[in-house]
Amino acid sequence: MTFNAPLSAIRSLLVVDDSTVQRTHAAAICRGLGVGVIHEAASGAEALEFLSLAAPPPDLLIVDLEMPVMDGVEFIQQLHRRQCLVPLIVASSRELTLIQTVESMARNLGLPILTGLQKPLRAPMLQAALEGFGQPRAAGGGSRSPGTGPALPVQALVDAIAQGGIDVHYQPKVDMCTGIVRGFEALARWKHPELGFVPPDRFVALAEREGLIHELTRAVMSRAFAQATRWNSHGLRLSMAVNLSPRLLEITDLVQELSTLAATHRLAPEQVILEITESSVVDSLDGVALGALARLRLKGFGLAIDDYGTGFSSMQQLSRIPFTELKIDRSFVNEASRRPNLRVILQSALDMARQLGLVTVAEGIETMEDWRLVQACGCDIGQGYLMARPMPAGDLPQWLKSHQARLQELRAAPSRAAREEG
Ligand code: G
Ligand code: MN
Repeated sequence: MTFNAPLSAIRSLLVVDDSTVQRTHAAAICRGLGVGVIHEAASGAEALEFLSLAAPPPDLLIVDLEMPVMDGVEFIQQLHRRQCLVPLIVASSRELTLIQTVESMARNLGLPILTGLQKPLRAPMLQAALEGFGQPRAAGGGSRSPGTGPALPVQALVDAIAQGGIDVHYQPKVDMCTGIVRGFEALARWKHPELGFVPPDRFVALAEREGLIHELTRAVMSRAFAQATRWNSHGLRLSMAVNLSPRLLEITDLVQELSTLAATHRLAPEQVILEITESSVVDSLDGVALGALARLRLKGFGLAIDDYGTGFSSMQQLSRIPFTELKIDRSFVNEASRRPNLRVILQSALDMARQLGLVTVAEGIETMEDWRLVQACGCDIGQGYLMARPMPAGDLPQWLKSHQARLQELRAAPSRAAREEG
């Protein structure tokens, strides 16, 4: 079965809960939603026995956490040991952080866990849990580790860079008070005629390994700068953000090169934001790199900490570098509405950034719920699929037009917008 399916597509499920009242309640909801056969087990042991005999296995398990003898955690570990890969929902009346810890554990064990739910269960919660299961979420909320796959031929990348085969797509960054576009992030895209679409983390990693990152970045930057100049000529003064590999900070004439490139395109360095990932700040900022960052800032370039929250930088490290912007990683933003703890981290990162005088950007805003939450936390700028996916330059005029129609919906409550504007 697929998990996009409504609950009624589930033929049979098993509710594992020691409380008769709770089991009956869960079963009644599922029956109401059209599930055909509902089995019940009053303990982990009973459930494991049922699963070892059931053919075919049920389509779904709903598992309580607090049970005498074998608790829900141990039950899930048993499922893993037996490689029982029946889709799973954890339901408990205990605190959300505890439920979510178990959820992460199950996911890390490779079990197909849909979600963790806090009791009392209700029909819409269950329905949403199943509908939301388009693709299983990666452990830890994001998957940006250099993906594995067939080895990429280096020569193909060399050719793509040389022959203009690396495209640049643009994703808008919008003002969180008004929804108005403030700038774009330029993102490299590579579609190889035979290999198809190669994910950026793969070819960027290859470029870094093979000493091609300078060429690659130069290709992306000159396109992005040319694009920003084109917008300027239409009266749109928008910032242009480009990702900068920390390796490049070691190049002696990087500062000169970027300044010259900006000047060639008649672009003020103030319009350009260079994004450096938080993890690289921690790993590799020696004196040379720090010097390069300081000089880029002296020239007027904006400097952003990218993917903040995924590295382990200390406030001391961050305060030593002349950053102008903090981009909070999407793993915090996506999950914040579901996880109160993440919301606390999000809020304190925003507060810290504000006190350091940094512009704050939330990455990965995917839903209106994300947008409202981040807005309420007082973030300056938002970026994410809710507004737009990264798109080719040619799609921008159309997108800008359709975005205009959404400004009303995105706008903050009048009091805040007025305060910010006044
Ligand atoms: O590391 P950095 O923040 O530069 O990564 C940007 C990447 O994140 C891009 O490849 C882009 O496609 C992706 N991205 C942008 N917005 C969203 C979003 O709302 N959700 C998700 N899952 N990915 C996004
Ligand atoms: Mn980035």
